[in-house]
Amino acid sequence: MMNRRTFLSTSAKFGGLLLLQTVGFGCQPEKPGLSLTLTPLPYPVDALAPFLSEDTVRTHYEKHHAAYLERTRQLIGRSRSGAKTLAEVAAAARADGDDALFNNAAQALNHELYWQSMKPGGGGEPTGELHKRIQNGWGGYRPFREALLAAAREQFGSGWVWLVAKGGGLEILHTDNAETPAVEGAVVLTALDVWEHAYYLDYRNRRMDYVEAFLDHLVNWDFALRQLQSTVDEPS
Ligand code: MN3
Repeated sequence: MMNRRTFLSTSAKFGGLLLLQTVGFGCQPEKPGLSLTLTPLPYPVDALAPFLSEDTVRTHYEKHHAAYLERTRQLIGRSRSGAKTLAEVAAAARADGDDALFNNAAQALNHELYWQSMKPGGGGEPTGELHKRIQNGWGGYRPFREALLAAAREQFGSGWVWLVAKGGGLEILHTDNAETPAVEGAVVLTALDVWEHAYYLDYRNRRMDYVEAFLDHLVNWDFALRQLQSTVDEPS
């Protein structure tokens, strides 16, 4: 580990080049470590067709998702938190009672999770630890799928359906608007956007057709397994 003294003596060897760094040393940017750039989609914009059209994905990503992030960027200046992630920004905004910043930061985070929760050629029954936990929790994939469909059906108005890791098991949740278990520290395995903008161009009012297509053809269980593995790998 390099302290200030060794840093300065190292700098001296490199003369003027590192002078700039020496001047900047100890100065903190306004929001250190916080990146508010739009994460690239993990697949081409037309890769989820025909289950989600290029038009739907492009509009959702380039307009809705990008706007949440841009609004977060605009609002973050008024937050005094040292938040380094979108989850921390949203949690701090909630603690401050800043609903606008919470909503936009949480939605930016939710959409990052949503894009990762799908892949071309996804869907169907998961394997490995996920399969085991589904067996333990629901007795099989069919009742598990029914429980996810029920959560989507129960969600009145805009919101999200979630699969999260809980204890040694799994939990299905649904939340309103921007509300998200990711801000409460839950490990999200799957995020399913059930706002109308997620499906209306392709499915009109048929939300459940979209949800079934998500589960049967799009959901990325590899991502869910990786997320689950991150909870197992954590030292206890
Ligand atoms: Mn959305």
